[in-house]
Amino acid sequence: MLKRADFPENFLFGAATSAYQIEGHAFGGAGPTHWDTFAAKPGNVVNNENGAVACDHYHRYEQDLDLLLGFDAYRFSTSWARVLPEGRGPVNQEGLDFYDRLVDAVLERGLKPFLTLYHWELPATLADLGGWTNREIAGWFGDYTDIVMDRIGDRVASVATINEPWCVSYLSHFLGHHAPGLRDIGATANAVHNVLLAHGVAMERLRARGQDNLGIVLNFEALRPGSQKPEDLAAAATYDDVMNRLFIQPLMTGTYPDAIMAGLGSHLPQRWQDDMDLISKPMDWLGVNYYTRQTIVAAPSEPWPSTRFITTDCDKTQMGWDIYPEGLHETLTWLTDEFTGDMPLFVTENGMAWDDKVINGTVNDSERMDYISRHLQQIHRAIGDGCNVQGFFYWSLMDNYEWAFGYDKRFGMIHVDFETQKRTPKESYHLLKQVIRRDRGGI
Ligand code: GCO
Repeated sequence: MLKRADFPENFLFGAATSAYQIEGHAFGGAGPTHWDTFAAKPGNVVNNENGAVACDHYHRYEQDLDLLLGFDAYRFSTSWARVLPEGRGPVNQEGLDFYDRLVDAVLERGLKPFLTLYHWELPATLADLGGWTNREIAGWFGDYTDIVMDRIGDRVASVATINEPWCVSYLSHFLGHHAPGLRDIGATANAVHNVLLAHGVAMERLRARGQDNLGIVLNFEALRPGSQKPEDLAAAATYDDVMNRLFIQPLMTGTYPDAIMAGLGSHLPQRWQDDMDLISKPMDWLGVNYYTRQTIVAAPSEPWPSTRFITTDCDKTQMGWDIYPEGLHETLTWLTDEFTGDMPLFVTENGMAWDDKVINGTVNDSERMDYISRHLQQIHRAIGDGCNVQGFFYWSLMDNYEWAFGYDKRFGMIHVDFETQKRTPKESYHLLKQVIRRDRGGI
């Protein structure tokens, strides 16, 4: 197993969470989010679960952060609905007070605070105004950015505007799997463009404030064609545009991929081209979320993008996702070669869900230990191949609200008993602590 000494001198080892998934949104004056609305509709979320209590991190954040002693950084998000319960207008000072305390607690433990401004905590009132399909959201997001940065901007080490724009737009407005649960190509095109515009506006506000270390977090999947038939090769190329290039290409070049123009082009807002200069302003770093690989075949009878996944005999996680560590190397080297060059990359999420059980006070998650070890190997390999990867954040610090899957899927390196809120470090946690030790590290 690799150890800290095998990675560059200032390489950061951390863990990641997000506000709605862990805090307990019923506490502290937070307003409702579109996830509360979505979860209340039968069939959207397992057991109609929501983030009202979650991991009660709002009250337990100090004990939770103690578990990160020895790590280098903590990736968290601030909830838009906690700070601005109506999305605009009146500020919930209790919410800002919480994030003020949280950032200080992170710093007190020698951790670098990596802030994500939006990890899907859209205020329900803004969702009622069209949410990401309403172009005005870019200005609303810019105002929220200024309010948060006024309070904690002086102490955060890095700022990501948005987590996974692909999930915010395509997964949520085209596939309908996440809030607001739409299946509408026009809404999708507008959400795609407006989330990029919101990023651009927020970056402008952040630059104006003199804030540095600014980036965004994108999710990527490795992929392969289901066969060498021309139609499957073409389907894989289409899916690569839809999944992997949809956001990195406009952010880095100001253009949309060909398959996106073919499928969404006629639905994009009028004069969308006028926004691309703002959208593609330089960033300081890119967050890369990687979990799995898909195998793609053509689906000619289905509407655009006319692709579908086929299942493989690959080892899978509790989510049913292929375990394919080499895909992380493929993703990092592709991004470096085609888009980012020597721009710093952070693996801002990588982890696996497993049906973890506490037995005699221990969680023996050998599958997760193997997953972490193999993905760290691929990061190490990518660095050796010239990728400027500067950190790894395990997803997630603790078991939490896995969106439409509710609390069934356990990604954490810390087990959470959601009845008692008892935290139990899993064996993978102890392993990672061993890897990152500064004295000798590794095993
Ligand atoms: C994401 C989100 C996380 C998820 C994790 C597992 O990447 O989808 O950032 O909130 O919980 O990825 O699906």
